[in-house]
Amino acid sequence: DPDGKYEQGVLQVSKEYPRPKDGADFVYGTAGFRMKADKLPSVAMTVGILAGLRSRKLHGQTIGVMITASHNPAEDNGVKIVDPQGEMLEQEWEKYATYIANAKDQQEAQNAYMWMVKEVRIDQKKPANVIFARDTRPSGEELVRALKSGLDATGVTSVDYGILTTPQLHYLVKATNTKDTSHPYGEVSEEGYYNKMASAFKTAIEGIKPNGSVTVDCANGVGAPKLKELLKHLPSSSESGLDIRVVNDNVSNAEVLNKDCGADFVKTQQRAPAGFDGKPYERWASFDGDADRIVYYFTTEGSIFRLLDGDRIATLAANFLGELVQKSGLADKITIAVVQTAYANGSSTRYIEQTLKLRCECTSTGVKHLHHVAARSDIGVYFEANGHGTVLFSPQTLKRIHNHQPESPAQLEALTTLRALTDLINQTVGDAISDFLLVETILAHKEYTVREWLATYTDMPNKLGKQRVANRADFVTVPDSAERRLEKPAGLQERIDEIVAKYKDGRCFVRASGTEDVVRIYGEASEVFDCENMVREVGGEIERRFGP
Ligand code: G16
Repeated sequence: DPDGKYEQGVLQVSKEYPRPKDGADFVYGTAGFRMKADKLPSVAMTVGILAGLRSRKLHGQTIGVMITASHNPAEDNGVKIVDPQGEMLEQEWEKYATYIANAKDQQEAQNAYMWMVKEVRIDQKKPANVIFARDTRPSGEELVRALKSGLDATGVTSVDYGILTTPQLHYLVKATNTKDTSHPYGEVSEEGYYNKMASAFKTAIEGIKPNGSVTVDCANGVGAPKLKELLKHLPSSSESGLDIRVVNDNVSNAEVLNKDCGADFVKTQQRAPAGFDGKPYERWASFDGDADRIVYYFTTEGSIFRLLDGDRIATLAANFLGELVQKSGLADKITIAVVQTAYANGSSTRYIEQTLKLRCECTSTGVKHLHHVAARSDIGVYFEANGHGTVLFSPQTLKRIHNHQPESPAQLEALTTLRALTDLINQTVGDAISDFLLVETILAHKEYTVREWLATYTDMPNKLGKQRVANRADFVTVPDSAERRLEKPAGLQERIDEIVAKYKDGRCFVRASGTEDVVRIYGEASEVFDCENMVREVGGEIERRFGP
């Protein structure tokens, strides 16, 4: 920036988008910045500046910015940064994002910018490229303007992709950066995304018959129009045998977004969404507000609700991939591991280790943690219990799968499906649309209805509660405990241990949410009644001592 043009730009644009005076500090958390939308314009503007710096640092590779608050209510919004291979922003940079977002006035913003240029050693003559998109929240429009002004002020070339699901933006970032390489990820367009998904799905189900019908609740969010768009690229129900119905698709009325529906509602309330009209054993799925999570469920006779959550998808996928690897003749060359968080049901972990005999690791909440660990395996299946997850194939594994010479027609058949899955699975991030097609493929191959799927193991009764507190930052987990134990407030963990010890096979942990102003309380025990009591007791203790 020889003429100090960008520094001047930062000064100007920070005047235009001043940081709210009353605001608490902004923190780049589990899923970027997230809060009430009206507090966010200055943050979105600084994210534009930061994304440009990140791109310059990486020699002009394209960086993504997504404007969404995913599962949160319609009045919230958020903004997060996507790194060049479609992964979450490198952790080291989260603190820079936080730093620049908290500049108190235009002078501080300019100083923060200049400090960063020096600190991270950025050559301002390098090109900068950013692509961005938003979900269906009305506040997204204004936040896009704010973001764009941060980009423009610092000479960043940008492309606005309009309204997309979060995983579609991740796809586009990776597709853009791999376009001219030996391994392009896919065509650089929304259309390219559907083409890749649809053609992989067709190959994956070739010669087999999917099972009946499935209904998808799209949380009245962006997943609805995008899933409908995808359907246009899939074989019709009469051709494929799979009838896909889309419900909760009202994106014109912002108030209904995630309201009594969607993956987060279904998972945390353990009940069917608004508009549910499923007959016993009919297969249903729910996306969340930006379509990066999916859970399945059904009811039995007598309307008993049965959930098939992220743990179920992880075990189903790990099991099926294991079978394909074996049938392809690759068993001695490729190993599979599963990555979960502390929210994973204890039964799922036991099933993975004892029945599937696979390695299972536990990390902190947040896709960035799981993704990182999963990337160390040949095939890493990672899912949060809330339905956020995907499967990663290491570059070497992809090469093996691609180059393997099958020795029989049966091996060829398995290998063809396995190859199709490497394209069907969005390997950049958890993707409800891609995961949906993956599950449908597996159920069809295994000739599973929801009954057989559920029967693979029995969940421990569990409950996910939340409690408002005066200051959730007071709740700090023990490092390396994957959030299973609290270090602060002093003495609370001991009290939780006392409560848990009263219940058979009880397990309970407490952690501060990174996306809502609450602490979360997860518990499981042998008996439903015990589990409810235990979580209630822990919640009561927290409310009494640390309540607002
Ligand atoms: C985000 C994160 C997920 C996380 C969830 C809840 O999901 O991407 O990894 O599990 O928030 O996080 P917390 O318990 O910290 O509030 P989403 O779908 O809202 O982006």
